[in-house]
Amino acid sequence: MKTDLPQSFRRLEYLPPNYTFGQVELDIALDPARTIVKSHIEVLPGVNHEQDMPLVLQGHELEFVSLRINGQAHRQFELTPETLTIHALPEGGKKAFIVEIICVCIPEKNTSLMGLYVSNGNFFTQCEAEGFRKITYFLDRPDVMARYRVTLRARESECPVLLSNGNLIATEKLPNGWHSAVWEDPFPKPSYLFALVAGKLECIEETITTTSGAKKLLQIWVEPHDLPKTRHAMNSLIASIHWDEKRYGLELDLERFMIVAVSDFNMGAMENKGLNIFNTKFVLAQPETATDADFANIESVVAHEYFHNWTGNRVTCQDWFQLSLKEGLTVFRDQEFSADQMGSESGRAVRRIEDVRLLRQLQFPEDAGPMAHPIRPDEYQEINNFYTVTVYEKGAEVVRMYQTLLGVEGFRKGMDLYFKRHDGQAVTCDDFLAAMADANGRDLTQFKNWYSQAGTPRVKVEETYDAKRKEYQVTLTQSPAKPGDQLFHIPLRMRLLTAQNDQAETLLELTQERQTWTFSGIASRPVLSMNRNFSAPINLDFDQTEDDLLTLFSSDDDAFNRWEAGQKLAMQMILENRLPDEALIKAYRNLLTDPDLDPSFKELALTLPAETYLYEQCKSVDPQKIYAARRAFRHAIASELGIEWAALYQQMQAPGEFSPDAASAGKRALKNLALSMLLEADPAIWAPMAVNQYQNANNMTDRYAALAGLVIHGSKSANACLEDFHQRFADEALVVDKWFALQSSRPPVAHMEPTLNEVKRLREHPAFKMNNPNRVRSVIHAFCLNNPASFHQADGSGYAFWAESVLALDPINPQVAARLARGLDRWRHFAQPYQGHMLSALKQVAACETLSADVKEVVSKALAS
Ligand code: B3K
Ligand code: ZN
Repeated sequence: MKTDLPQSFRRLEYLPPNYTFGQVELDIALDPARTIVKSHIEVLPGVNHEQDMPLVLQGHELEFVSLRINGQAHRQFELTPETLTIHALPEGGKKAFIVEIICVCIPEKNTSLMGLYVSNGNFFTQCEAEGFRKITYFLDRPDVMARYRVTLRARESECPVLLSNGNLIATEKLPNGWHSAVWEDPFPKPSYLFALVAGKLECIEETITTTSGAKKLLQIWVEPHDLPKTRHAMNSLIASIHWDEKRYGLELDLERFMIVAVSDFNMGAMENKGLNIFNTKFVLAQPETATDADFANIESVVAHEYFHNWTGNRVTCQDWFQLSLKEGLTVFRDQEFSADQMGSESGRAVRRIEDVRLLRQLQFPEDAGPMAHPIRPDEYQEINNFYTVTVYEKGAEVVRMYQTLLGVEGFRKGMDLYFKRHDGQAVTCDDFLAAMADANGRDLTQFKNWYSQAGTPRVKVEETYDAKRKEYQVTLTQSPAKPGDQLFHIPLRMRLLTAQNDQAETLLELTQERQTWTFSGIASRPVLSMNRNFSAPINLDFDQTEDDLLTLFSSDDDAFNRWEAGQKLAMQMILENRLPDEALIKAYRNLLTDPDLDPSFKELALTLPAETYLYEQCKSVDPQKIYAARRAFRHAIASELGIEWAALYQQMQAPGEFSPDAASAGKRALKNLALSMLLEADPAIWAPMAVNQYQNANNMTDRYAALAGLVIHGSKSANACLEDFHQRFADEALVVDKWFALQSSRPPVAHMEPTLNEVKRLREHPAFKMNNPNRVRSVIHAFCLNNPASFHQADGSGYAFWAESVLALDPINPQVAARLARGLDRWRHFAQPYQGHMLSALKQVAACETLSADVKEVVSKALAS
């Protein structure tokens, strides 16, 4: 039996490096079966250096060949599976010396997709967080920033294109059909930002001029057949570059900026310096193959990775505990960019609602479960498990709160000071906070608690109105998630809605446990609109009457809170197993027929809270009861508003050429919600209209929505359309993913067999590949993580499938397996018999003796909860 306890890394145990690197030269001869990596590294004593300290380099799954120091073969070293420790350094290591190492790795055997690997015959790398050590022995930590010069060699017939970070310095033909390219990155960077790409790729390119007048070359590299699908990504890149100049005065600092698309990738994309590598899903789009959501996601991921060039690359993280320093900030930046791209205030609000919906559906549950951690975690076993919605999305909310407290201009001052102080450095979240505080002369000491405490704080709202004195009082009481935690500094935007419309929006800063604010001269009882635009990532405990909520839902001028009131009304009724009452139906009707409201807002307002968010409101979750109550509620909205839905379906048609702009996308979204509602009310009557839309659509949004409507509502026409869809798009990998995902996400339908049977058949489909993360996510993750009503079956069959899948995936790709393993995090939160079956499934996985550190951390924390 294996007895080794998992190793934990702790934030407070951080030590600066003993040695650091100056110039790094790499010479890489690419061969799928045996890639030879030669490194030539200038080593310098680090701040923590002491005489005769050994140099400990990380290396993983490498074949060691040789070591030289200052040109001489060196034999005083030790190798372990994870390290190369070099002793007897020249002059005890107190002056610069050169280390040269030769080692070998095997890209074609690399299924983890970390380090150097092969996808469709081409070479790619992924180094964040700790993948560089799979390419060569190195100080693989973000606080060691070095200058790189990289020579790539390969057979020209197999790899005509050779790319790495920075600028292309030279190319050369070599004997035996080989060739080489030399790349130099002028900016010091940590190893996690290293990248190389080699293979048969082609690019589209553009030259742009930045504010300072410099010319820049932009390229998007893809497999040749995908070239026609790159325009939208290029437009997004250009828009991002201009936005960062305008909003933050940040310019592109390299002569050339490249994006490369790869179909085997563990996540969305990676911000390697000057050579971003992307999952094809976030690059390739054409109206026929990509939905409006795909277009929007591409825009935001392209922006996100580009923005990292400053927030992440020029200023990077001291250690991985500081991950939110770059991720929270960069998510905030991409959210603001995407909101600005909408081109209107109401468009901005729509984006905000979508961002908050995601936060509450995914991050709130994480923050209440066994993997809960502060945005700056204190401990981890496997860093890859901490690229979480907490670090990213809650991290972005924390950054947004600075902006709320300091104003847009104050925030900008803080950003300017942050870059002035830290350009070229590896720093901490405290440094960011200090820049914000110092630039604005503000004491943000209490604000620090957002970085160190997990869980979603609750804020209780009590209000009184004294008609005689015309005085209104609101009292707020905060309770951090864990008893004993420190109090937070919480910015809450609020406004009193009065008949006279005479009260302006104000910002309350809740810093004590309980605070009261008094408003005088209030002529009649106002309705309180609190936490407007979701100014703080909290749960509000506020027993607002249904009448007040209806007032907010029909007339709050803060679009977020207007939407929120509707969600709250629906949520309360669903949880009480009620159907929408007459007043709510009337409010829905008014909203749907209001000519002044954006279609995209209407679509969001009529979309019910997700099941997983409803789970969060329950003490003990009965997933089938929640599903049934939510579905019945939906059915009632569908039938009671039948006339409106039918009318909207006609009104929202946008014949003519497809355009992915926000206004057209909003119309399509509302039209397709209308279609789905009509099918919900009566699939038999409306199926022909859906089939017609499916067949005649000139874009993927409409075609997919029609197909999804037919599948989800169990229409008899679904199978024929599914078959047609598969044949039409058999050569389009990303569309085939949609075809798989749709079938795996079908909720239970009365007359049909369980979705799990279908999922098991899909897993045997010739197009299913266990080593392609996108395909696995579209079948297995789609079912286990995105289809709660089908997954949570009282017989435990979903959980057994989960366990079997985690165990099958783990040896292939631990990161993809660990993400799936998170699916049973909240097992304790469920009622019986679900809980018992979940526990058995978790135990079954935990019993495997060869689990990766990734999966082991997730299941052991779940079991310990
Ligand atoms: N920084 C990368 C994520 C790397 C994940 C490593 N497991 C993408 C991003 O956040 O932009
Ligand atoms: Zn990022």
